Amino acid sequence: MISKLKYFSDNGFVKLDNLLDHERCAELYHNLKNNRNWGMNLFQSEKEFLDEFKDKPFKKINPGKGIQNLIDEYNMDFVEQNDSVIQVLNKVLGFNYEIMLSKFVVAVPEKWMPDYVKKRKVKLESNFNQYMKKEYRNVTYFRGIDYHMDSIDWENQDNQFITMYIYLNKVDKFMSPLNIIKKSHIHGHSSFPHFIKDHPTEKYLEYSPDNKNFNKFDKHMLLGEAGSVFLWTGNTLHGSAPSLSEKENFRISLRYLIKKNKNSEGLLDKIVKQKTVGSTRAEIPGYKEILTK
Ligand SMILES: O=C(O)CCC(=O)C(=O)O
Ligand SMILES: [Fe+2]
Repeated sequence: MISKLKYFSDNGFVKLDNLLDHERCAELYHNLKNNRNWGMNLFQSEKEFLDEFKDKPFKKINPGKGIQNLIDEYNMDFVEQNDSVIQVLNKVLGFNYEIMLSKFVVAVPEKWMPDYVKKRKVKLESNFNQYMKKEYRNVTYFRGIDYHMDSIDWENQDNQFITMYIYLNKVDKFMSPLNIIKKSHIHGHSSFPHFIKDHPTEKYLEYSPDNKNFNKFDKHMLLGEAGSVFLWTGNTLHGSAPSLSEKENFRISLRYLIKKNKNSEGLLDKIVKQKTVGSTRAEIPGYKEILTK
């Protein structure tokens, strides 16, 4: 365990294989798969979408804590009360940590997508929930997401938190795995869109917190069996590519955001020194021209 914690300190993320009962995770996955008829019928029509969002921003379309959240229908003690999980979280965050949010995340296969969504979705930037029928917005749907830090949703709020991401089924490279940028937390929080020069065919990209000094950072794909647990800091860059899986077993994952109690001490104090998230989004004129793809 000590070596895993050292890895987390050095790299801003870690994979923990043997914390959870893999069978319980697989069971939950099968249960979730039977929760609804996963597929194209989850989407609303283009007309419904346009009518709903004509003069309204995309707000409150995702699960919140205790709000339109499928996780509230499940007993998650096998994760949250698991001794090994608690032990790790006590080391990383100290005592009295707080679960800010927990939810299920679904990676949408291409074959589910109505044509109008395919046409609109030229960018990977955000989730899909605005296209889903209201009653299905109790999980978050993704089909790839740009590199971001999870601090993006917490403008001017506590920065000392982690994401705990759990795969509920086996995830291979065709199932929209998360892609983590190793050590990218070292400069702390920076606003979105990030100054990244990606080299899609290489194992690294270049990142600068301020568009001045670019350094190389390694990409690391998160693959794993059902029950794999991943931790990363709120300032660790990560993204995912669209799901390329034709397999029926699309990815459903479990995502927790967990923050440190201000009065506790944990490993995170040494890794994430910046206490408060600053501004999260910036308008950068000419951004597209600056960065090469
Ligand atoms: O699951 C994904 O595709 C992206 C998830 C992600 O970045 C997040 O939930 O913070
Ligand atoms: Fe994220």
